[in-house]
Amino acid sequence: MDPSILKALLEGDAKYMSPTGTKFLYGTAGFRCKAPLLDKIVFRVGILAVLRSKCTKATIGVMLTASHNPVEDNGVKVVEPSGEMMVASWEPRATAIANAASSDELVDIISQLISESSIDIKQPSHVMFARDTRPSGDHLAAILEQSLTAMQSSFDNLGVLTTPQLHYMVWSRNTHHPPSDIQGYYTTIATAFKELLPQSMSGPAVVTVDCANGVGAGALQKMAEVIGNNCLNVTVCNDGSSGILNEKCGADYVKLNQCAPDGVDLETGKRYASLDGDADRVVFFFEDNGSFRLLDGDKIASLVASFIQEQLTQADMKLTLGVVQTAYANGSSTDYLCGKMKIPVACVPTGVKHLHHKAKEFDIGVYFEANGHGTVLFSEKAVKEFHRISSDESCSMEKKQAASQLCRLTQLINQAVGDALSDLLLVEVVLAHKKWGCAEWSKTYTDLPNRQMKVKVPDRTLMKTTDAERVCVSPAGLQEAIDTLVVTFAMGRSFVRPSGTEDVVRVYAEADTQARCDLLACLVADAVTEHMGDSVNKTTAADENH
Ligand code: G16
Repeated sequence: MDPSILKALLEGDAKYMSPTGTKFLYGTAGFRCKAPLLDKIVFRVGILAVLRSKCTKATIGVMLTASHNPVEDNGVKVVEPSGEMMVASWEPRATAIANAASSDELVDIISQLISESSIDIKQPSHVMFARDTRPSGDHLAAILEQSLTAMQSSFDNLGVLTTPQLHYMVWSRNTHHPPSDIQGYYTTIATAFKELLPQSMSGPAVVTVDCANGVGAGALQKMAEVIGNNCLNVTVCNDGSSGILNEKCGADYVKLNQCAPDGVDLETGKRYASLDGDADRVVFFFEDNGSFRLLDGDKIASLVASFIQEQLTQADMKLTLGVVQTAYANGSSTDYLCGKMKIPVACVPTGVKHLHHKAKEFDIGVYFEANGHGTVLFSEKAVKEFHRISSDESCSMEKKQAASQLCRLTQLINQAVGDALSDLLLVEVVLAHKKWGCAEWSKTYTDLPNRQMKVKVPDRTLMKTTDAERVCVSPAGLQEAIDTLVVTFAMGRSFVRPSGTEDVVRVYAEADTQARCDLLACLVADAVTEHMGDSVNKTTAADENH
Protein backbone atom coordinates (compact mmCIF):
# COMPACT_ATOMS: atom_id res chain seq x y z
CA MET A 1 0.00 0.00 0.00
CA ASP A 2 1.19 3.55 -0.77
CA PRO A 3 3.12 4.74 2.35
CA SER A 4 1.22 8.06 2.47
CA ILE A 5 -2.11 6.21 2.47
CA LEU A 6 -0.90 3.82 5.15
CA LYS A 7 0.29 6.74 7.28
CA ALA A 8 -3.05 8.57 6.97
CA LEU A 9 -4.91 5.38 7.70
CA LEU A 10 -2.96 4.52 10.83
CA GLU A 11 -3.12 8.11 12.09
CA GLY A 12 -6.88 8.11 11.55
CA ASP A 13 -7.31 4.72 13.21
CA ALA A 14 -5.24 5.78 16.23
CA LYS A 15 -7.72 8.58 16.98
CA TYR A 16 -10.35 6.08 18.06
CA MET A 17 -10.25 3.88 21.13
CA SER A 18 -10.80 0.13 21.01
CA PRO A 19 -13.38 -0.68 23.67
CA THR A 20 -11.58 -2.97 26.11
CA GLY A 21 -12.85 -6.50 26.51
CA THR A 22 -15.32 -6.29 23.61
CA LYS A 23 -14.97 -8.82 20.81
CA PHE A 24 -16.83 -7.72 17.69
CA LEU A 25 -18.41 -10.23 15.35
CA TYR A 26 -19.63 -9.45 11.84
CA GLY A 27 -23.01 -11.16 12.31
CA THR A 28 -26.40 -11.56 10.65
CA ALA A 29 -26.53 -7.86 9.85
CA GLY A 30 -22.96 -6.59 10.18
CA PHE A 31 -21.62 -5.09 13.42
CA ARG A 32 -24.16 -3.93 16.01
CA CYS A 33 -23.70 -2.60 19.55
CA LYS A 34 -24.11 0.50 21.70
CA ALA A 35 -23.28 3.44 19.44
CA PRO A 36 -20.39 4.88 21.52
CA LEU A 37 -18.44 1.63 21.01
CA LEU A 38 -18.57 1.90 17.24
CA ASP A 39 -16.14 4.71 16.30
CA LYS A 40 -13.12 2.51 15.61
CA ILE A 41 -15.25 -0.20 14.01
CA VAL A 42 -16.78 2.25 11.55
CA PHE A 43 -13.35 3.66 10.67
CA ARG A 44 -12.13 0.14 9.94
CA VAL A 45 -15.24 -0.82 7.99
CA GLY A 46 -14.33 2.12 5.74
CA ILE A 47 -10.98 0.40 5.05
CA LEU A 48 -12.74 -2.91 4.42
CA ALA A 49 -15.27 -1.32 2.05
CA VAL A 50 -12.52 0.29 -0.02
CA LEU A 51 -10.65 -3.02 -0.28
CA ARG A 52 -13.88 -4.78 -1.28
CA SER A 53 -14.49 -2.10 -3.90
CA LYS A 54 -11.00 -2.56 -5.33
CA CYS A 55 -11.41 -6.34 -5.23
CA THR A 56 -14.76 -6.32 -7.06
CA LYS A 57 -13.83 -3.32 -9.25
CA ALA A 58 -17.24 -1.92 -8.43
CA THR A 59 -19.11 0.42 -6.10
CA ILE A 60 -19.63 -0.90 -2.56
CA GLY A 61 -22.27 0.27 -0.09
CA VAL A 62 -22.03 0.91 3.64
CA MET A 63 -25.16 1.35 5.77
CA LEU A 64 -25.15 2.81 9.26
CA THR A 65 -28.14 1.38 11.11
CA ALA A 66 -29.15 -0.90 13.96
CA SER A 67 -32.54 -1.51 12.40
CA HIS A 68 -34.95 -2.90 15.03
CA ASN A 69 -32.55 -2.42 17.96
CA PRO A 70 -32.94 0.40 20.51
CA VAL A 71 -32.14 4.01 19.67
CA GLU A 72 -28.90 4.06 21.69
CA ASP A 73 -27.48 1.27 19.51
CA ASN A 74 -26.08 1.60 16.04
CA GLY A 75 -24.47 -0.67 13.51
CA VAL A 76 -22.60 -0.84 10.26
CA LYS A 77 -22.78 -3.27 7.38
CA VAL A 78 -21.28 -3.60 3.94
CA VAL A 79 -23.35 -3.99 0.77
CA GLU A 80 -22.07 -5.91 -2.25
CA PRO A 81 -22.08 -4.41 -5.78
CA SER A 82 -25.19 -6.52 -6.50
CA GLY A 83 -27.00 -4.77 -3.63
CA GLU A 84 -26.86 -7.98 -1.57
CA MET A 85 -25.32 -8.49 1.87
CA MET A 86 -21.52 -8.75 1.95
CA VAL A 87 -20.23 -12.07 0.65
CA ALA A 88 -19.86 -14.59 3.51
CA SER A 89 -16.17 -15.29 2.79
CA TRP A 90 -15.33 -11.69 3.80
CA GLU A 91 -17.19 -11.84 7.12
CA PRO A 92 -14.25 -13.38 9.06
CA ARG A 93 -12.03 -10.71 7.46
CA ALA A 94 -14.39 -8.00 8.68
CA THR A 95 -14.28 -9.54 12.15
CA ALA A 96 -10.47 -9.72 12.07
CA ILE A 97 -10.07 -6.10 10.94
CA ALA A 98 -12.52 -4.88 13.59
CA ASN A 99 -10.71 -6.71 16.38
CA ALA A 100 -7.09 -5.97 15.42
CA ALA A 101 -5.45 -5.08 18.73
CA SER A 102 -2.59 -2.92 17.39
CA SER A 103 -1.52 -0.97 14.29
CA ASP A 104 0.90 -3.75 13.40
CA GLU A 105 -1.85 -6.35 13.58
CA LEU A 106 -4.13 -4.13 11.49
CA VAL A 107 -1.44 -3.71 8.83
CA ASP A 108 -0.79 -7.47 8.80
CA ILE A 109 -4.48 -8.26 8.34
CA ILE A 110 -4.86 -5.71 5.55
CA SER A 111 -1.71 -6.98 3.77
CA GLN A 112 -2.91 -10.57 4.06
CA LEU A 113 -6.32 -9.63 2.67
CA ILE A 114 -4.72 -7.79 -0.26
CA SER A 115 -2.51 -10.72 -1.14
CA GLU A 116 -5.10 -13.48 -0.55
CA SER A 117 -7.70 -11.72 -2.68
CA SER A 118 -5.14 -10.55 -5.28
CA ILE A 119 -6.35 -6.98 -4.85
CA ASP A 120 -4.80 -4.42 -7.18
CA ILE A 121 -4.33 -1.64 -4.66
CA LYS A 122 -3.97 0.93 -7.47
CA GLN A 123 -7.47 0.07 -8.71
CA PRO A 124 -9.85 3.02 -8.09
CA SER A 125 -12.55 2.48 -5.49
CA HIS A 126 -15.96 3.98 -4.84
CA VAL A 127 -18.21 3.69 -1.77
CA MET A 128 -21.81 4.87 -1.36
CA PHE A 129 -23.04 5.20 2.18
CA ALA A 130 -26.11 6.27 4.10
CA ARG A 131 -27.47 6.29 7.62
CA ASP A 132 -30.83 5.98 9.33
CA THR A 133 -32.25 8.62 11.69
CA ARG A 134 -30.40 7.54 14.85
CA PRO A 135 -28.80 10.46 16.72
CA SER A 136 -25.37 8.78 16.49
CA GLY A 137 -25.61 8.40 12.70
CA ASP A 138 -24.14 11.76 11.77
CA HIS A 139 -21.05 11.31 13.95
CA LEU A 140 -20.42 7.80 12.58
CA ALA A 141 -20.92 9.01 9.00
CA ALA A 142 -18.22 11.65 9.61
CA ILE A 143 -15.83 8.92 10.84
CA LEU A 144 -16.59 6.82 7.78
CA GLU A 145 -15.80 9.82 5.56
CA GLN A 146 -12.44 10.24 7.32
CA SER A 147 -11.62 6.61 6.70
CA LEU A 148 -12.58 6.73 3.01
CA THR A 149 -10.61 9.95 2.62
CA ALA A 150 -7.55 8.37 4.27
CA MET A 151 -7.87 5.46 1.83
CA GLN A 152 -8.05 8.02 -1.03
CA SER A 153 -11.32 6.52 -2.21
CA SER A 154 -14.10 8.42 -3.92
CA PHE A 155 -17.46 8.21 -2.17
CA ASP A 156 -21.04 9.45 -2.12
CA ASN A 157 -22.54 10.33 1.24
CA LEU A 158 -26.24 9.80 0.50
CA GLY A 159 -27.36 11.17 3.87
CA VAL A 160 -30.44 9.70 5.54
CA LEU A 161 -31.96 6.77 3.63
CA THR A 162 -33.78 3.57 4.46
CA THR A 163 -31.54 0.50 4.37
CA PRO A 164 -33.26 -0.90 1.25
CA GLN A 165 -32.85 2.43 -0.53
CA LEU A 166 -29.08 2.26 -0.02
CA HIS A 167 -29.01 -1.36 -1.27
CA TYR A 168 -31.10 -0.30 -4.28
CA MET A 169 -28.85 2.65 -5.11
CA VAL A 170 -25.73 0.45 -5.00
CA TRP A 171 -27.43 -2.19 -7.16
CA SER A 172 -28.67 0.35 -9.67
CA ARG A 173 -25.30 2.10 -9.97
CA ASN A 174 -23.43 -1.15 -10.59
CA THR A 175 -25.94 -2.68 -12.97
CA HIS A 176 -26.48 0.63 -14.81
CA HIS A 177 -30.10 -0.04 -14.17
CA PRO A 178 -32.11 3.15 -13.81
CA PRO A 179 -32.51 5.12 -11.58
CA SER A 180 -29.27 6.93 -10.97
CA ASP A 181 -30.67 8.95 -8.08
CA ILE A 182 -33.05 8.51 -5.15
CA GLN A 183 -35.83 10.34 -6.97
CA GLY A 184 -35.66 7.57 -9.56
CA TYR A 185 -36.18 4.97 -6.81
CA TYR A 186 -39.47 6.63 -5.89
CA THR A 187 -40.60 7.13 -9.47
CA THR A 188 -39.81 3.58 -10.61
CA ILE A 189 -41.67 1.97 -7.72
CA ALA A 190 -44.54 4.46 -7.73
CA THR A 191 -45.11 4.08 -11.48
CA ALA A 192 -45.15 0.28 -11.25
CA PHE A 193 -47.58 0.47 -8.31
CA LYS A 194 -50.01 2.71 -10.18
CA GLU A 195 -49.85 0.55 -13.30
CA LEU A 196 -50.42 -2.60 -11.27
CA LEU A 197 -53.55 -1.42 -9.48
CA PRO A 198 -56.62 -2.94 -11.15
CA GLN A 199 -58.46 -0.45 -13.35
CA SER A 200 -61.73 -1.51 -11.75
CA MET A 201 -60.62 -0.12 -8.37
CA SER A 202 -63.05 2.55 -7.24
CA GLY A 203 -60.83 4.41 -4.74
CA PRO A 204 -57.26 4.51 -3.46
CA ALA A 205 -55.61 1.77 -1.41
CA VAL A 206 -56.03 2.82 2.23
CA VAL A 207 -53.58 1.87 4.97
CA THR A 208 -52.36 3.25 8.31
CA VAL A 209 -48.64 2.72 8.88
CA ASP A 210 -46.65 2.68 12.13
CA CYS A 211 -43.18 3.81 11.05
CA ALA A 212 -41.39 2.88 14.33
CA ASN A 213 -40.36 6.55 14.73
CA GLY A 214 -37.71 5.78 12.15
CA VAL A 215 -36.46 6.63 8.71
CA GLY A 216 -39.41 4.90 7.03
CA ALA A 217 -41.78 7.75 7.96
CA GLY A 218 -40.22 10.36 5.69
CA ALA A 219 -39.60 7.82 2.94
CA LEU A 220 -43.18 6.60 3.01
CA GLN A 221 -44.56 10.15 2.97
CA LYS A 222 -42.37 10.89 -0.02
CA MET A 223 -43.49 7.70 -1.77
CA ALA A 224 -47.15 8.54 -1.10
CA GLU A 225 -46.63 12.02 -2.56
CA VAL A 226 -45.08 10.59 -5.72
CA ILE A 227 -47.89 8.04 -6.06
CA GLY A 228 -50.65 10.59 -5.44
CA ASN A 229 -53.66 10.33 -3.16
CA ASN A 230 -55.94 9.09 -5.92
CA CYS A 231 -54.06 5.77 -5.77
CA LEU A 232 -52.74 5.59 -2.20
CA ASN A 233 -54.21 7.05 0.97
CA VAL A 234 -51.67 6.47 3.70
CA THR A 235 -51.82 7.68 7.31
CA VAL A 236 -48.37 7.77 8.90
CA CYS A 237 -48.15 7.09 12.67
CA ASN A 238 -45.04 7.11 14.84
CA ASP A 239 -43.23 9.39 12.43
CA GLY A 240 -40.44 10.26 14.89
CA SER A 241 -41.73 13.75 15.65
CA SER A 242 -42.28 12.84 19.30
CA GLY A 243 -41.82 9.12 20.09
CA ILE A 244 -38.59 7.15 20.45
CA LEU A 245 -37.23 4.91 17.72
CA ASN A 246 -38.52 1.31 17.99
CA GLU A 247 -39.90 1.94 21.51
CA LYS A 248 -43.20 0.08 21.86
CA CYS A 249 -43.67 0.37 18.14
CA GLY A 250 -42.35 -0.99 14.87
CA ALA A 251 -42.50 -4.35 13.12
CA ASP A 252 -40.32 -6.21 15.63
CA TYR A 253 -42.37 -5.03 18.62
CA VAL A 254 -45.68 -5.85 16.93
CA LYS A 255 -44.53 -9.29 15.77
CA LEU A 256 -42.97 -10.36 19.07
CA ASN A 257 -45.67 -8.97 21.35
CA GLN A 258 -48.56 -9.71 19.01
CA CYS A 259 -50.24 -6.42 19.84
CA ALA A 260 -50.80 -3.02 18.24
CA PRO A 261 -47.99 -0.50 18.67
CA ASP A 262 -48.31 2.60 20.83
CA GLY A 263 -49.67 5.46 18.78
CA VAL A 264 -52.17 3.31 16.88
CA ASP A 265 -55.80 2.87 17.97
CA LEU A 266 -57.20 -0.18 16.25
CA GLU A 267 -60.45 0.50 14.44
CA THR A 268 -62.69 -2.15 12.94
CA GLY A 269 -62.40 -2.57 9.20
CA LYS A 270 -59.10 -0.72 8.82
CA ARG A 271 -55.79 -2.08 7.59
CA TYR A 272 -52.57 -1.35 9.47
CA ALA A 273 -48.89 -2.02 8.85
CA SER A 274 -45.72 -1.60 10.92
CA LEU A 275 -42.26 -0.93 9.50
CA ASP A 276 -39.08 -1.44 11.51
CA GLY A 277 -36.52 1.25 12.35
CA ASP A 278 -34.71 1.20 8.99
CA ALA A 279 -37.73 0.17 6.90
CA ASP A 280 -36.54 -3.20 5.70
CA ARG A 281 -39.34 -5.16 7.36
CA VAL A 282 -43.10 -4.86 7.29
CA VAL A 283 -45.94 -6.71 9.00
CA PHE A 284 -49.68 -6.02 8.74
CA PHE A 285 -52.40 -6.25 11.36
CA PHE A 286 -56.07 -5.54 11.96
CA GLU A 287 -58.87 -5.81 14.47
CA ASP A 288 -60.66 -9.13 14.15
CA ASN A 289 -63.84 -9.38 16.24
CA GLY A 290 -62.28 -7.49 19.12
CA SER A 291 -58.90 -9.23 18.90
CA PHE A 292 -55.59 -8.12 17.48
CA ARG A 293 -54.70 -10.20 14.42
CA LEU A 294 -51.21 -10.25 12.90
CA LEU A 295 -50.40 -10.80 9.22
CA ASP A 296 -46.66 -11.42 9.33
CA GLY A 297 -43.92 -12.25 6.86
CA ASP A 298 -45.28 -15.79 6.40
CA LYS A 299 -48.68 -14.41 5.47
CA ILE A 300 -47.08 -11.92 3.07
CA ALA A 301 -45.07 -14.70 1.41
CA SER A 302 -48.12 -16.89 0.89
CA LEU A 303 -50.24 -14.00 -0.41
CA VAL A 304 -47.60 -12.88 -2.89
CA ALA A 305 -46.67 -16.42 -3.98
CA SER A 306 -50.31 -17.25 -4.68
CA PHE A 307 -50.70 -14.09 -6.80
CA ILE A 308 -47.58 -14.88 -8.81
CA GLN A 309 -48.74 -18.46 -9.23
CA GLU A 310 -52.07 -17.20 -10.64
CA GLN A 311 -50.29 -14.88 -13.09
CA LEU A 312 -47.96 -17.68 -14.22
CA THR A 313 -50.92 -19.99 -14.81
CA GLN A 314 -52.76 -17.27 -16.74
CA ALA A 315 -49.69 -16.57 -18.87
CA ASP A 316 -49.13 -20.33 -19.27
CA MET A 317 -45.49 -20.01 -18.25
CA LYS A 318 -43.49 -22.97 -17.03
CA LEU A 319 -41.19 -21.24 -14.58
CA THR A 320 -40.18 -22.59 -11.19
CA LEU A 321 -41.70 -20.72 -8.26
CA GLY A 322 -40.56 -21.40 -4.70
CA VAL A 323 -40.80 -19.90 -1.22
CA VAL A 324 -37.89 -19.68 1.20
CA GLN A 325 -38.55 -19.57 4.93
CA THR A 326 -36.63 -19.99 8.19
CA ALA A 327 -37.36 -22.16 11.23
CA TYR A 328 -39.44 -19.25 12.60
CA ALA A 329 -42.05 -19.78 9.87
CA ASN A 330 -45.31 -20.81 11.42
CA GLY A 331 -45.98 -24.53 10.83
CA SER A 332 -49.38 -23.66 9.36
CA SER A 333 -47.83 -21.43 6.71
CA THR A 334 -45.51 -24.19 5.54
CA ASP A 335 -48.42 -26.67 5.41
CA TYR A 336 -50.54 -24.15 3.49
CA LEU A 337 -47.83 -23.43 0.90
CA CYS A 338 -46.72 -27.04 0.38
CA GLY A 339 -50.08 -28.74 0.87
CA LYS A 340 -52.76 -26.43 -0.49
CA MET A 341 -50.78 -24.22 -2.86
CA LYS A 342 -48.38 -26.97 -4.02
CA ILE A 343 -45.54 -24.46 -3.95
CA PRO A 344 -42.12 -25.85 -2.95
CA VAL A 345 -40.77 -24.46 0.31
CA ALA A 346 -37.13 -24.38 1.39
CA CYS A 347 -35.92 -23.71 4.94
CA VAL A 348 -32.60 -21.93 5.62
CA PRO A 349 -30.90 -20.35 8.67
CA THR A 350 -31.96 -16.89 9.86
CA GLY A 351 -30.39 -14.00 8.00
CA VAL A 352 -31.31 -12.31 4.79
CA LYS A 353 -28.18 -13.53 3.02
CA HIS A 354 -29.25 -17.17 3.45
CA LEU A 355 -32.78 -16.59 2.20
CA HIS A 356 -31.65 -14.44 -0.71
CA HIS A 357 -29.10 -17.01 -1.82
CA LYS A 358 -31.61 -19.88 -1.72
CA ALA A 359 -34.33 -17.86 -3.49
CA LYS A 360 -32.00 -17.48 -6.47
CA GLU A 361 -32.28 -21.23 -7.10
CA PHE A 362 -35.83 -20.71 -8.39
CA ASP A 363 -36.85 -18.85 -11.56
CA ILE A 364 -38.98 -16.83 -9.17
CA GLY A 365 -37.99 -17.03 -5.51
CA VAL A 366 -40.23 -15.54 -2.83
CA TYR A 367 -38.44 -15.20 0.48
CA PHE A 368 -39.74 -13.82 3.75
CA GLU A 369 -38.70 -14.22 7.35
CA ALA A 370 -41.68 -14.40 9.70
CA ASN A 371 -40.50 -11.05 11.12
CA GLY A 372 -41.46 -9.35 7.84
CA HIS A 373 -38.12 -9.17 6.08
CA GLY A 374 -38.27 -10.36 2.49
CA THR A 375 -38.69 -9.83 -1.20
CA VAL A 376 -39.24 -11.65 -4.49
CA LEU A 377 -36.34 -12.37 -6.83
CA PHE A 378 -36.91 -12.76 -10.55
CA SER A 379 -34.22 -14.58 -12.54
CA GLU A 380 -33.01 -13.21 -15.87
CA LYS A 381 -34.74 -16.15 -17.53
CA ALA A 382 -38.05 -15.21 -15.91
CA VAL A 383 -37.77 -11.53 -16.83
CA LYS A 384 -36.95 -12.39 -20.47
CA GLU A 385 -39.94 -14.70 -20.58
CA PHE A 386 -42.27 -12.02 -19.18
CA HIS A 387 -41.10 -9.56 -21.84
CA ARG A 388 -41.32 -12.13 -24.63
CA ILE A 389 -44.90 -13.14 -23.87
CA SER A 390 -46.14 -9.63 -23.10
CA SER A 391 -45.07 -8.48 -26.59
CA ASP A 392 -45.92 -11.66 -28.53
CA GLU A 393 -48.80 -10.73 -30.83
CA SER A 394 -49.70 -14.39 -31.30
CA CYS A 395 -50.51 -14.76 -27.57
CA SER A 396 -54.00 -14.19 -26.20
CA MET A 397 -54.83 -10.89 -24.51
CA GLU A 398 -55.20 -12.72 -21.19
CA LYS A 399 -51.70 -14.23 -21.45
CA LYS A 400 -50.14 -10.93 -22.49
CA GLN A 401 -51.82 -9.11 -19.63
CA ALA A 402 -50.56 -11.60 -17.04
CA ALA A 403 -47.03 -11.37 -18.48
CA SER A 404 -47.21 -7.54 -18.35
CA GLN A 405 -48.30 -7.67 -14.71
CA LEU A 406 -45.29 -9.87 -13.95
CA CYS A 407 -43.01 -7.40 -15.80
CA ARG A 408 -44.34 -4.58 -13.64
CA LEU A 409 -43.82 -6.62 -10.47
CA THR A 410 -40.10 -6.71 -11.28
CA GLN A 411 -40.14 -2.89 -11.15
CA LEU A 412 -42.27 -2.66 -8.02
CA ILE A 413 -40.28 -5.17 -5.99
CA ASN A 414 -36.82 -4.22 -4.75
CA GLN A 415 -34.52 -6.84 -6.29
CA ALA A 416 -31.57 -6.00 -4.07
CA VAL A 417 -33.06 -6.70 -0.64
CA GLY A 418 -36.33 -6.80 1.34
CA ASP A 419 -37.88 -3.33 1.30
CA ALA A 420 -40.78 -2.44 3.59
CA LEU A 421 -42.03 0.31 1.27
CA SER A 422 -42.01 -1.81 -1.84
CA ASP A 423 -43.44 -4.83 0.05
CA LEU A 424 -46.23 -2.68 1.51
CA LEU A 425 -47.23 -1.56 -1.96
CA LEU A 426 -46.96 -5.12 -3.27
CA VAL A 427 -49.41 -6.34 -0.64
CA GLU A 428 -51.79 -3.51 -1.52
CA VAL A 429 -51.63 -4.50 -5.19
CA VAL A 430 -52.34 -8.16 -4.48
CA LEU A 431 -55.20 -7.42 -2.09
CA ALA A 432 -56.72 -5.05 -4.66
CA HIS A 433 -56.56 -7.74 -7.36
CA LYS A 434 -58.06 -10.37 -5.09
CA LYS A 435 -60.64 -7.84 -3.79
CA TRP A 436 -59.63 -8.88 -0.29
CA GLY A 437 -59.40 -7.06 3.00
CA CYS A 438 -57.28 -8.26 5.93
CA ALA A 439 -60.05 -10.62 7.09
CA GLU A 440 -60.09 -12.62 3.83
CA TRP A 441 -56.29 -12.64 3.73
CA SER A 442 -56.08 -13.81 7.35
CA LYS A 443 -58.46 -16.69 6.70
CA THR A 444 -56.17 -18.37 4.16
CA TYR A 445 -54.71 -20.36 7.07
CA THR A 446 -54.69 -20.07 10.86
CA ASP A 447 -51.36 -19.58 12.59
CA LEU A 448 -50.45 -22.09 15.27
CA PRO A 449 -50.07 -20.33 18.64
CA ASN A 450 -46.41 -19.40 19.01
CA ARG A 451 -44.09 -17.65 21.42
CA GLN A 452 -40.58 -16.24 21.25
CA MET A 453 -38.38 -15.67 24.28
CA LYS A 454 -34.90 -14.31 24.86
CA VAL A 455 -32.49 -15.92 27.30
CA LYS A 456 -29.38 -14.06 28.45
CA VAL A 457 -26.46 -16.47 28.82
CA PRO A 458 -22.82 -15.89 29.75
CA ASP A 459 -21.57 -16.74 26.24
CA ARG A 460 -24.05 -17.25 23.43
CA THR A 461 -21.27 -18.21 21.00
CA LEU A 462 -21.10 -21.57 22.82
CA MET A 463 -24.40 -22.49 21.21
CA LYS A 464 -24.12 -24.21 17.82
CA THR A 465 -26.99 -25.34 15.63
CA THR A 466 -27.51 -27.33 12.45
CA ASP A 467 -30.31 -28.25 10.00
CA ALA A 468 -31.31 -24.63 9.35
CA GLU A 469 -31.10 -23.92 13.10
CA ARG A 470 -33.73 -26.54 13.92
CA VAL A 471 -31.28 -28.76 15.81
CA CYS A 472 -28.94 -27.61 18.57
CA VAL A 473 -25.63 -29.51 18.56
CA SER A 474 -23.91 -27.62 21.39
CA PRO A 475 -24.08 -27.51 24.39
CA ALA A 476 -24.32 -31.28 24.61
CA GLY A 477 -27.62 -32.64 25.88
CA LEU A 478 -29.69 -29.50 25.20
CA GLN A 479 -31.36 -30.83 22.05
CA GLU A 480 -32.27 -34.07 23.83
CA ALA A 481 -33.84 -31.99 26.62
CA ILE A 482 -35.84 -29.98 24.05
CA ASP A 483 -36.98 -33.17 22.28
CA THR A 484 -38.15 -34.66 25.56
CA LEU A 485 -40.23 -31.55 26.29
CA VAL A 486 -41.67 -31.12 22.78
CA VAL A 487 -43.18 -34.61 22.57
CA THR A 488 -45.36 -33.90 25.59
CA PHE A 489 -47.15 -31.00 23.80
CA ALA A 490 -49.80 -31.49 21.12
CA MET A 491 -48.51 -29.94 17.88
CA GLY A 492 -45.38 -28.98 19.81
CA ARG A 493 -42.30 -27.63 18.06
CA SER A 494 -39.42 -25.67 19.51
CA PHE A 495 -35.89 -24.63 18.64
CA VAL A 496 -33.16 -22.43 20.08
CA ARG A 497 -30.48 -20.35 18.37
CA PRO A 498 -27.99 -17.64 19.28
CA SER A 499 -29.07 -14.21 18.00
CA GLY A 500 -26.82 -12.52 15.46
CA THR A 501 -27.91 -9.02 16.45
CA GLU A 502 -28.40 -9.15 20.23
CA ASP A 503 -26.48 -10.76 23.06
CA VAL A 504 -29.14 -13.41 23.75
CA VAL A 505 -30.23 -16.92 22.86
CA ARG A 506 -33.63 -16.95 21.17
CA VAL A 507 -36.25 -19.58 21.97
CA TYR A 508 -39.17 -20.31 19.65
CA ALA A 509 -42.12 -22.59 20.50
CA GLU A 510 -45.39 -23.62 18.90
CA ALA A 511 -48.19 -25.75 20.36
CA ASP A 512 -51.93 -26.28 20.02
CA THR A 513 -52.93 -23.50 22.46
CA GLN A 514 -51.30 -20.23 23.46
CA ALA A 515 -51.08 -21.27 27.11
CA ARG A 516 -49.37 -24.57 26.29
CA CYS A 517 -47.05 -22.93 23.80
CA ASP A 518 -46.07 -20.30 26.42
CA LEU A 519 -45.36 -23.13 28.86
CA LEU A 520 -43.26 -24.99 26.29
CA ALA A 521 -41.24 -21.83 25.57
CA CYS A 522 -40.60 -21.32 29.30
CA LEU A 523 -39.51 -24.92 29.81
CA VAL A 524 -37.17 -24.77 26.83
CA ALA A 525 -35.76 -21.45 28.11
CA ASP A 526 -35.11 -23.16 31.47
CA ALA A 527 -33.32 -25.97 29.65
CA VAL A 528 -31.12 -23.37 27.91
CA THR A 529 -30.32 -21.85 31.30
CA GLU A 530 -29.44 -25.24 32.75
CA HIS A 531 -27.13 -26.11 29.90
CA MET A 532 -25.42 -22.75 29.37
CA GLY A 533 -24.27 -21.55 32.75
CA ASP A 534 -25.31 -19.69 35.88
CA SER A 535 -25.52 -15.96 35.38
CA VAL A 536 -28.55 -16.03 33.17
CA ASN A 537 -32.02 -14.63 33.04
CA LYS A 538 -34.85 -14.94 30.59
CA THR A 539 -37.53 -12.62 29.28
CA THR A 540 -40.40 -13.02 26.95
CA ALA A 541 -40.33 -10.46 24.21
CA ALA A 542 -43.34 -8.94 25.96
CA ASP A 543 -41.57 -8.55 29.33
CA GLU A 544 -38.76 -6.71 27.66
CA ASN A 545 -40.90 -4.26 25.81
CA HIS A 546 -43.56 -3.41 28.38
C1 G16 B 1 -31.57 -8.65 11.00
C2 G16 B 1 -31.37 -9.63 9.87
C3 G16 B 1 -32.57 -10.55 9.78
C4 G16 B 1 -32.81 -11.23 11.13
C5 G16 B 1 -32.87 -10.21 12.26
C6 G16 B 1 -32.86 -10.85 13.62
O1 G16 B 1 -32.70 -7.89 10.72
O2 G16 B 1 -31.22 -8.91 8.66
O3 G16 B 1 -32.33 -11.50 8.78
O4 G16 B 1 -34.00 -11.94 11.12
O5 G16 B 1 -31.74 -9.35 12.21
O6 G16 B 1 -31.69 -11.63 13.70
P1 G16 B 1 -31.24 -12.37 15.02
O7 G16 B 1 -32.40 -13.21 15.44
O8 G16 B 1 -30.06 -13.18 14.59
O9 G16 B 1 -30.95 -11.33 16.06
P2 G16 B 1 -32.74 -6.33 10.96
O10 G16 B 1 -34.08 -5.91 10.45
O11 G16 B 1 -32.55 -6.12 12.43
O12 G16 B 1 -31.60 -5.81 10.14
